[in-house]
Amino acid sequence: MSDVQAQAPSATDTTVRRLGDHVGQRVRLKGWLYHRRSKGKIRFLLVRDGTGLVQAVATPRDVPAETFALCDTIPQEASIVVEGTVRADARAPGGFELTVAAVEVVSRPSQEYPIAIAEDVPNVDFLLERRHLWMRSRKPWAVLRVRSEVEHAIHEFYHERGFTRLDAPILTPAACEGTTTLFEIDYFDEGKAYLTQSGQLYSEAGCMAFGKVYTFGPVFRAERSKTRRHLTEFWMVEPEVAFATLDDIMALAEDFVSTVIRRVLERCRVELEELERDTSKLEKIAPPFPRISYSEAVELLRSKGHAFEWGGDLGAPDETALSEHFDRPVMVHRYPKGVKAFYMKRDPLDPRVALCVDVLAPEGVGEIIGGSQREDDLAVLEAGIEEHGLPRQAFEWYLDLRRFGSVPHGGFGLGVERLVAWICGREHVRECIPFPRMLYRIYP
Ligand code: NSS
Repeated sequence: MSDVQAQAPSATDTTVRRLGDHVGQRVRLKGWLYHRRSKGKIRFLLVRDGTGLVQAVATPRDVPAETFALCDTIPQEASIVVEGTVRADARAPGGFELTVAAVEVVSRPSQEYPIAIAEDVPNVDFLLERRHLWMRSRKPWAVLRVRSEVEHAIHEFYHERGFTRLDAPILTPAACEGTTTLFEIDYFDEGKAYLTQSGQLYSEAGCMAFGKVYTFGPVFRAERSKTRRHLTEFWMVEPEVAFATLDDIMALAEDFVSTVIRRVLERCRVELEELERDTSKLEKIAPPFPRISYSEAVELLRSKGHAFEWGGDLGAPDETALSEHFDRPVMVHRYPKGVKAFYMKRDPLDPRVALCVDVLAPEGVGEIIGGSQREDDLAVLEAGIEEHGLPRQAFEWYLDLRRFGSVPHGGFGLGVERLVAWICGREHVRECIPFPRMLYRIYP
């Protein structure tokens, strides 16, 4: 402790991410011990500070004997303050090393840290049970850093294009995406309320007030399925645009996905390297994305040996097969009306299909976006609500949007975890949200 205080005036506080600004200078890093090893008369401390990892090297030449001895006793995940001189070293991960001058232990773990360094991948249940600690490990850390940058880029994208952010409610009186995945709660004297499945109905109200809006927030689906693509709580960004047609929505979707990916590639080099992601595949992502109709998709699937009947929804294996066929996201439009939500507009040129689009990401990722042009005719929408067995009364406000200045409009929803999983090359969405909620997981 005295060590650090005695030297304090000469060192600059910085972070691992900014070490490049301080080559040859004395700096102070505040963080945790990630790993430690020794070789002869050298002690290597791998220090993480939240912005990255750096190797700090201590030798008897550079530090007092007691500091050198201390280096041998610091346990994994002890919080520490390290002072030293920054050295550029092309072989070092990140390109820099620290020659240690002083070390202070802020807090020693009271027991052995439960997650071993090599345990980033195996036994996912063990790790998910300790998610609060696991997110300190290199790969989970990198994924969540990418997620943060994805969210930042999403907000930038819409603000740069004149969208107004509109926060949709989480407690809602009715279903948006079918009644089978509703989380129900008792709402005082008002009866049943539901956790929102999508902000869309509210973003539709918003686009009539502000022209272009987007919602961004958590949504909830009581999914009983255990798949690598489903969470019960996930984050969705939903743009909605007045006077927009299906073609406008598809153009927005490809611009959106490409821009976010480009920015993440620029800003998350270190993280994607940590994840050993082959970024050449992401660098190819640029408009235009191929567009095929559902009917063309069915033909393509049949040609690949899938026994697929026109009229059904695409299942996960179908999506995977389609997405593997293209090297950029493919936009599948005009699904059969029967498999889609009540609010989608029927195609005036083919009443069997809806003016909707799903965007399927490549590398077998599958659907990341679902969207549509909305039904803007009052009578048709009223019939749709009845057909889907939805409680008319809960939708009166929504029908008002068609009574007062109805216009063609549309939008889509992108699942943030699925986009992050694709960018990071992760198999499962559960690794792409800080604290995943799934059929069998609500802890921690
Ligand atoms: O059900 S969607 O396809 N569409 C909607 O909710 C529309 N109301 C969006 C809109 O037009 N404003 O969901 C959209 C996306 C979908 O493509 C996935 O990327 C993601 O939301 N999604 C999920 N992610 C994780 N877990 C689950 N369960 C999940 N369900 C959908």
